[in-house]
Amino acid sequence: MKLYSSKLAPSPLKVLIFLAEKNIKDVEIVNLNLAELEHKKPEYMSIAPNSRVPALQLDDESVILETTAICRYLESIYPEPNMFGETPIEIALIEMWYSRVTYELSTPLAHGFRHTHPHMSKMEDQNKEFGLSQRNIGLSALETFNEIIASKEFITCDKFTYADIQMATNLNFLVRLNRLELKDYKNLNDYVTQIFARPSFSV
Ligand SMILES: N[C@@H](CCC(=O)N[C@@H](CS)C(=O)NCC(=O)O)C(=O)O
Repeated sequence: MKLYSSKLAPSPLKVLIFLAEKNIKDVEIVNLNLAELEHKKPEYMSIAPNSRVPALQLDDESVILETTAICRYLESIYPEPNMFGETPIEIALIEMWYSRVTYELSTPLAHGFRHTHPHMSKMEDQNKEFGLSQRNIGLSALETFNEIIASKEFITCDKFTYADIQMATNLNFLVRLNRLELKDYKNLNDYVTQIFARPSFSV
């Protein structure tokens, strides 16, 4: 298997963490330089027509795009340690927290960044009013999740799961990109710090 990745890009980082947590060794990592638009070249676009990383190419040449789809595939063939839940309630809770983190917290912060940050003006058809209102929703979500995570080590199921990979990695880059300080949200800061201390996060 080959994983098309890129250094410092948050989406492939989630797959690299997932591989490290499961100690999966039979994946060749191919790094693309996004700044040099290697992901827009025809060679790569014949593998990943959406010109995004990550992409997982299997030995039979079939390709899986999308971070979560790739991790779900890897979970099926390397079930241990389990990251998407074993019992019906665990599976539901991990999916629920993954979705809440994605749609309630990460999405408004991502829009807040993409639509207001000067660096994004060439890559995004910016709508500043939309961006500012999304940023405000993101700020309120940060307060909510700061309460939710108080005195919890993991976001759900009392164990490290895929929902923690989503939450910790997204907070780590989206808070900064919105020109905010994670340390202003003490519980989130403690949570992200202890999740990032896991050896798998030093990939
Ligand atoms: N929904 C996709 C998002 C992938 C994505 O946006 N990857 C970024 C890097 S983190 C990328 O390839 N960006 C290149 C571009 O937008 O041109 C996933 O979860 O895999």
